[in-house]
Amino acid sequence: MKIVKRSWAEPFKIKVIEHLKMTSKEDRLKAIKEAGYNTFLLKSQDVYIDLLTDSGTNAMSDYQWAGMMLGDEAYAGSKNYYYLEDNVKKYYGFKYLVPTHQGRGAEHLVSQILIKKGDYIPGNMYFTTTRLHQELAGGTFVDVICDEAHNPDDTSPFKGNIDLNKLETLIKEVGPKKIPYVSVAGPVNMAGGQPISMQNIRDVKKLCDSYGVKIWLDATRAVENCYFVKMREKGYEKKTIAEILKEMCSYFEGIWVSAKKDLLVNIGGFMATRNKKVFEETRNLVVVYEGLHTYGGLAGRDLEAMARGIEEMVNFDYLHSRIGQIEYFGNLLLKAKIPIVKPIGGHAVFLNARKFLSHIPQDQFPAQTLCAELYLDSGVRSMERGIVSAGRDKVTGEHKFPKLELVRLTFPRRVYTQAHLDVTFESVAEVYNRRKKIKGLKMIYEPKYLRFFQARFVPIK
Ligand code: PM9
Repeated sequence: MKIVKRSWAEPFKIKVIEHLKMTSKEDRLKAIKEAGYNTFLLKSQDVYIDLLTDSGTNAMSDYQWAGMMLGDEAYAGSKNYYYLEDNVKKYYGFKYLVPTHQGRGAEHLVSQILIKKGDYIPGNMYFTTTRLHQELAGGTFVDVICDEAHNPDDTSPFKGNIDLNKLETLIKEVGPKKIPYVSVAGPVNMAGGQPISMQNIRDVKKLCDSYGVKIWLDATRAVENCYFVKMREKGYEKKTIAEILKEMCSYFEGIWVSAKKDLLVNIGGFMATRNKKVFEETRNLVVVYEGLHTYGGLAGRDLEAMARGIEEMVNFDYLHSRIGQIEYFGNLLLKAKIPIVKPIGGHAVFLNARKFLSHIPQDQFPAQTLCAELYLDSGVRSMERGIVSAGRDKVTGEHKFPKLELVRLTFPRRVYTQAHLDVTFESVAEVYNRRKKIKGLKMIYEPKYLRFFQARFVPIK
């Protein structure tokens, strides 16, 4: 047999396994009813394949676990902090580091320090916790992402790009003094894990420099963005992920990071900057909310696992297998003509619930409904990324009606096998085949903040 194309496989093997519980349809019906048809409220014991999130759900390596035993649990000045500081400097290129318990801890501190009441924060599509912290600090988030990002069928390679016209129009309209920083994410989670190009980052930096506006990066999944830059952007084919990461960060005054993603750990976050004044203010504020500036709410062992995770996350073969796994799954769906966001993203495949359940109006929560149906079918857990996640308009109090009404099937790093993906695909296909019979949901409980986490629903009869 002539082999035309050689396959990739994971550059690791399995040493420890965790048993999964298999459930019956009756078990799942009981569980989802008790969870108010919200997959966030399911007990993980009732889930078979958990694709809710890639956040903190990663499998650590033996190298990271070994590092956990070297945790220096001193209150102040733990050696693990200094190792992390070295690696943040070496790989991200920032001199100053403040650890936090997770990403939103860093978002909180950065927002409180940089934003004043009445400010505007332009960004390439909102992220739920990021926007909430920017708004709690008195700012208003303004979406300046390119139009392509709002169209699930557009196949542009860098749908995370900022529209420079939209950005400049805002700067002229409100004045640069009202813009503390541009909030750049790479890749863009809510757009389907779509990357931003290096060229666009350079253009944004140049434009912002001309107005004296700073740019900050949500570097939560930065290495996944770097992978796409290497694979899709001219001039980067031969660069290593570490080189691309260093260049990407070099354009920003600072970053905030949820270490629960790229860094291959279960908990952690940080902010890092080259601005000494911002660093000093953050180092002071962190002691109010998180803990001393050398641990930021984390144990020494967590800092060690993060430092070691940084060394592993820049490995090309690892990233190739991670993103290759998502591509494999997305291609199964594309072949079956099931509507998903294109191109296939970096951390997840997003089902286009607006098309999938086209008979359900958006205020009957098609994406939320689809998450519940998938769980009912097979015990696969996914996450709503549509009208429930978008929340309410802070002026009118009405639902925001986002163009994207999506279900995210998110892949924890180094956790599931190709067979798990096949089983998941079959479940999505099964629900797709009977989609016309599915009815929407009614929201019966809505919490004030980040409602998608705890809202409750009942099926519409
Ligand atoms: N992301 C996710 O599942 C976990 C929470 S769901 C709202 O995608 C970005 C780009 C994220 C992110 C979390 C955070 C916050 C910041 N930026 O969850 O607080 O994707 O560590 O990070 C989630 P923490």
